[in-house]
Amino acid sequence: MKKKAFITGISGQDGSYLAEYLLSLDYEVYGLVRRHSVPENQQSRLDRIINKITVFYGDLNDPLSLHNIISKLKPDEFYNLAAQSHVRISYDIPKYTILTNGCALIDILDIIKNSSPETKFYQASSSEMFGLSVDDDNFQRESTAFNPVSPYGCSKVLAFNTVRHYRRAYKLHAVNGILFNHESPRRGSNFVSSKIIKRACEIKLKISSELELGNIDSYRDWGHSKDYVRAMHLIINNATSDDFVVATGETRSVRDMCDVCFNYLGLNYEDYLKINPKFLRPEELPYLKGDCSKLKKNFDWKRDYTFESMIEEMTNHWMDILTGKESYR
Ligand code: G4F
Repeated sequence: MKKKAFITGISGQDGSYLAEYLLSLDYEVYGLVRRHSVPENQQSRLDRIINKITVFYGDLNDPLSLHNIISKLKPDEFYNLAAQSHVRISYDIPKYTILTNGCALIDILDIIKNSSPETKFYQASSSEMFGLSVDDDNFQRESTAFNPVSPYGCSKVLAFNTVRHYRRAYKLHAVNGILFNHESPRRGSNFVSSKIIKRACEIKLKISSELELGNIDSYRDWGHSKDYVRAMHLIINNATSDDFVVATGETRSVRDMCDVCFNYLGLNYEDYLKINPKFLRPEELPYLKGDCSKLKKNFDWKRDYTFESMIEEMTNHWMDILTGKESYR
């Protein structure tokens, strides 16, 4: 019999890649989508697979909708990828962020405990939880203390600890993947990677003349979403419930990202960049570099993309979109 996987956030960057990956492994794939006034916007990342998956309307803040689905479906694997995922916006809507990303976990795990306790549960935890904490060797890893700097980071710490509590108290198979930043052509254009790359392409095509950013001297460990969804599947299927960092082990600044992208297009970012304080955050997370040796020790996982090849793929994608060529990656 085919395994059943249920994905909240299936219409997002990670959810859509994970759905494709699980279909390739012969899973039955189900997902949760929120009602949106323009459904085309919401499901565009699922266009290619929409006839092979089943989507339900629901919301993490509406436990009744989740209870109705989970008690009937009883999935083998539940991936909780839905979230208010934008860190800067979390300062504007802190309570909503904490309710959706943090408090909702209590309802979800309780529904699984009471109506489908054999379901394996994966939580999309985040390197944003580390905040200002860095180990002496300049890495963050599973043992690094959490010291979040945003409502988003606080919400993810709440969810992370709730998962650990439910697995100890009620013996659920519940795991955390602590993912560092990950991008792709499907990344929303208000995250810095897509924002830089889309604008660089517009400048190349003479549609725009400048790029406005906030803090360009913050460092992130940037991987590719497609590589990271393979890790999610390994982590949830580990024999024991455990938590794993997923990262590249390399760190680059926002400035480096501008440099690589503009160079690829034969441009110099310094000719177009303006700093706009509007994009600064009340408290910034200055530095992330993940150590994923535990993941590599336990599983045969390695990434296919480098920082450069990911930026090239994203740049080619945005060039295709802006010049009217079909592009679906
Ligand atoms: O692309 P970002 O908005 O991603 P951020 O805040 O690191 O969060 C992402 O990674 C987390 C994992 O650590 C995820 F949990 C989270 O859901 C999300 O996927 O910003 C990256 C960096 C920041 O330092 C930000 O201050 O870019 C800097 N930045 C500079 N100018 C900007 C801008 N970020 C955005 N979004 N827009 C700017 O204009």
